[in-house]
Amino acid sequence: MISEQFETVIIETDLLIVGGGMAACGAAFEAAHWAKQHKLKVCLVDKAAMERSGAVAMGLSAINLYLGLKEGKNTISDYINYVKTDLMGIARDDLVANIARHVDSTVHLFEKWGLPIWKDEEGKYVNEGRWQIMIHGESYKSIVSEAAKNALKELGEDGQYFERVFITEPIMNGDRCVGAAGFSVRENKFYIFKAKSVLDVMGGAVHVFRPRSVGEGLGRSWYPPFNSGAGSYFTLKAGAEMTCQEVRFVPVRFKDSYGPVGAWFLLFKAKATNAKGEDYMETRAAELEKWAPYGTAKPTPANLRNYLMMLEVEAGNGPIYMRTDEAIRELVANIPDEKQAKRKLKELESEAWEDFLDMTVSQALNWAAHNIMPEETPSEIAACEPYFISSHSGASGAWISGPADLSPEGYHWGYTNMTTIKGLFAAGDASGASSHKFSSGSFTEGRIAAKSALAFCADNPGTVSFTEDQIEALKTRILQPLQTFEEHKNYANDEDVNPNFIKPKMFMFRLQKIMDEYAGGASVGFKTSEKLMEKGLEFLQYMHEDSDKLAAKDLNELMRCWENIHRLWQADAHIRTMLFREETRWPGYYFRTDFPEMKGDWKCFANCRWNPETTEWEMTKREIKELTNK
Ligand code: SFD
Ligand code: AMP
Repeated sequence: MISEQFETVIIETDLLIVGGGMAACGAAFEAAHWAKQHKLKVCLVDKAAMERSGAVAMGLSAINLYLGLKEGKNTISDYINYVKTDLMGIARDDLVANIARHVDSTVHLFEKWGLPIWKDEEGKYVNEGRWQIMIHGESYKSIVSEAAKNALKELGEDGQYFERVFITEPIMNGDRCVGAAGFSVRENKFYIFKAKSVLDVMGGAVHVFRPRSVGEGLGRSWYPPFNSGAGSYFTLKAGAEMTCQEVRFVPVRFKDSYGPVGAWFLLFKAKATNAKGEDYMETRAAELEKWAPYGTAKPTPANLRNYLMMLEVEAGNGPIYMRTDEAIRELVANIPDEKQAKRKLKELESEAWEDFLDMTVSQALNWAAHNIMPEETPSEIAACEPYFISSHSGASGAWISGPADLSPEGYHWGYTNMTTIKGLFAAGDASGASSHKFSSGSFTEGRIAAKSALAFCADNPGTVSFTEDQIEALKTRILQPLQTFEEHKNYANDEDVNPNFIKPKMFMFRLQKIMDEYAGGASVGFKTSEKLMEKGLEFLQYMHEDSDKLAAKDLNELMRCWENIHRLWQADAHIRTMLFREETRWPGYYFRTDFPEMKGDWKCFANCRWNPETTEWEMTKREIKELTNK
């Protein structure tokens, strides 16, 4: 038996942080402070190396959430309005407010730790847009993770972190989450983490849908392909209620290399046009009225900006261009002095390149490879494949408890950021309905959640236990793909074609094809309907059955097998919730051809839960409520 070749390592802790990204780093940093006071243990587990793991791996060129509360720049209620409007009325005010009131202090910490933030002549942060500030952020994740690791190290034996350990499953004791199981992706070690509380910060999900980049370009995506749905799988599998599983995010990005557009729209004030040079945000403005009050608000919600662009593409008016050349020309046009104008031009050119070199290096390579000089040549932009991420302009994640002082009735059940499962907390991309938290807000939410999860540990000091049988069953099941491969590998001489098993890559392709064609992917113009989704769900059921036959030839493929099981569960929750919501609320993200309009009675959350006892899915509507203390 393969499992006999794996050592079982059992780690006991009080707080277990699963994930090593922005929210996890915030959690570790904050937890270290409170753990010291209460003499509690903290342990963090990341599938990768924290220095460059998660969405900020490559770095970023802006911090997209900074309110400037002390400077009097914005108020918390301004931010709530912005977020809620951008999400077409669907957001948890209490969660958004809780992050917003603490986020500025997080940004100040980043600066203290050495993150270079752009400053103007008066020493003030340079804003990209109203909420976004510019950074020289190539080393953003290294800086933040170093602070998190140092904080854990200060706890001595009570602070631990594991890298390159992939978490597959939550471990339950009745209705309480008491740990997690996983394996090393480098050595034959099977891990069991026992904990009094568990914080799920394993990010969002990429490659659930067939990506635009296929073949030679496979692996290129806007969000990191290594965020593969563990965040939502973990809470779903524990039986937690989930929210906004239908609210995918379809970002518009520079075509093929996925360079973000924010700096161009907000900092450089560029326009996007169709091939004829028409600004579709102006020529198609009338369409926005159909989606009032959100469509007529400013700024136009992200999904509607997408939608107007998609209408252009459908009308055959592509390619769509970001007019980088015109924007740069405009920015130097009013400088009368020729020398100064030249200097400014050079400055803008270098800012344009740095934007991508800081966070999406391949976009800079793409420009170089295609002889594109942004000051001379416009660049194509396009709507990407859908992503599951609640920290940007999507909203999917766990339904969590809000803070006692702000949350209306029904939104608060004890510990802030706890899911509906006892002892299981979520933050960042793993918690839902609090969009636009971005890197700084995710770190902040991690801090909030860790503090609360440690309070749970202090209030529940009894040791948690589970049986040897439970551990052995998990070990056998988690390592099964290695066993399956070993048993059947000699049947055929091509590993990818074997009637006894399916390799993870093929499994992923199959999932992506189903999602693309039946659940409104890029190749069908993001459109779907009841009949299509029912068919898609039928196919997903076969995939669940086939997942027992996944096979892995090594540890890396074992990780790939589990990543794709995680993606499959995310896919399932997504289709079911789109099907449940009988309206179109986010055209530009997805469009239901059978219910093409937004409806008043659907101004609510669409929540779902996989019930571990019955193995059935339960769908619920939840009311949108405002803050108790404004
Ligand atoms: O330009 C397991 N983001 C931006 N945020 C900003 O503030 N400014 C920007 O400029 C942003 N832009 C941007 C952004 C992201 C990307 C990829 C690009 C551009 C190209 C968004 C933020 O990055 C994002 O909001 C936060 O990072 C979210 O934080 P968090 O913690 O929820 O997710 P994470 O950082 O990706 O971390 C996930 C961690 O989980 C680990 N993990 N560990 C163990 N077992 C498993 N099974 C696991 N599965 C995953 C990961 O390794 C990682 O450590 S712009 O587009 O707007
Ligand atoms: P992006 O690069 O698209 O991820 O955007 C970065 C930030 O800028 C996010 O906060 C977006 O919501 C915001 N943003 C991007 N484009 C626009 C736009 N055209 N109008 C208003 N906000 C935008």
